[in-house]
Amino acid sequence: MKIDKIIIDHIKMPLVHPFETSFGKMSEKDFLVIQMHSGEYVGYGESVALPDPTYTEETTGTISYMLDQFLIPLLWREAIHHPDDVTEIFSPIRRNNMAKAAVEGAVWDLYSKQNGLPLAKALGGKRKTIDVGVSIGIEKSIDNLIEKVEHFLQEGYKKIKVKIKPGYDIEPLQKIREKFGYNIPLMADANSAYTLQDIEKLKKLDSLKLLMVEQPLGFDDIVDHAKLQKQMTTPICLDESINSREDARKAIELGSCKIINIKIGRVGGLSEAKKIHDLCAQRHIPVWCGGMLEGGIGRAHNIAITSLANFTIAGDTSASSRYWHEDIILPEVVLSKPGTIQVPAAPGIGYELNESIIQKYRISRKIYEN
Ligand code: OSB
Ligand code: MG
Repeated sequence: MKIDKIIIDHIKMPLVHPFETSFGKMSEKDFLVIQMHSGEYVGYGESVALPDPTYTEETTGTISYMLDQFLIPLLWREAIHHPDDVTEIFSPIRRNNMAKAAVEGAVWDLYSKQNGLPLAKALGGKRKTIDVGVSIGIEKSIDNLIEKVEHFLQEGYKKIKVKIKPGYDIEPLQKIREKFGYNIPLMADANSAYTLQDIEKLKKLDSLKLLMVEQPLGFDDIVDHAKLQKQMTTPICLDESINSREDARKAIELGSCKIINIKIGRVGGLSEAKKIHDLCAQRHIPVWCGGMLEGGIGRAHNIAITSLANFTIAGDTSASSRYWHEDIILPEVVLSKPGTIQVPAAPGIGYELNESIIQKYRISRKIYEN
């Protein structure tokens, strides 16, 4: 693959509703849209970091810097025959996984288009449709939360994830159970808001029969999570702690989790995401695809990876309208049936860029030529 040109647009879009987690509140998202040109083909990538280094250490700004100073120059220097080569080419650079993934995702899209394959198929995915869930932020009141849960259940979402933090945990979840019963697929995400000192509180979650509790303890911890898992029946799912296949292997061997949330950006790209998927399949650990409030390109990559066989739990990839007034792709991501998204059958990500939306929300553009 000979890459001729890379165009990077920095865009900023308002969210339909503010999104609050234990680490902060967002009402807009800025991110990079990558267009990678090779002859007549264009591959698309998107940076998924948040504007602030609160979920991981990366931000849109650090990604822009890493691409400009290190990753794009490395890409020009080395030959790429397959997208997996990109992981290898970037391996001298420590971490900066979301920066790497933004470029690698564009290479995967380009490669799929050049070979006339849907990205899902190029990755080895077999599903034609995927089941999806929704992530609900910390709400102003429990009544607001209940209203949102009701709305998303009506849309057919197959997993309801509720953000929790100390002081907003057992009670909101209990109220959801009282109102909607124990049959709705409910889980909680703490985004590292607790420590082992909260163990008695965390053990109380067991009575709520949650599908899982996501990342209750330290963002980089696997030891304390293993201690906690031994004392809880609710499965622990790791998000922040898993940044590579090696992290996943160690967490599984220690017993730190029973489920893994795979985010393409957090693990450095689709190739690594696939490796984690394969490892988890061998070890009987179910996986699901997490979200980063992505624009349409990131959403499309999530849909493609979720088509792999061991993505057996509904992920966080909701429809475009969940976060955006208008998305950057055409068509937008929609639910084809309640709680279900169709995996595109066209080559590559299977969505086109909506140039007018990119222009409308663009802050700046950079062009790199090989
Ligand atoms: O922890 O999964 C998380 C959003 C931003 C950063 C971290 C997380 C999230 C979400 C939202 O939960 C998932 C989504 O709907 O995109
Ligand atoms: Mg999470």
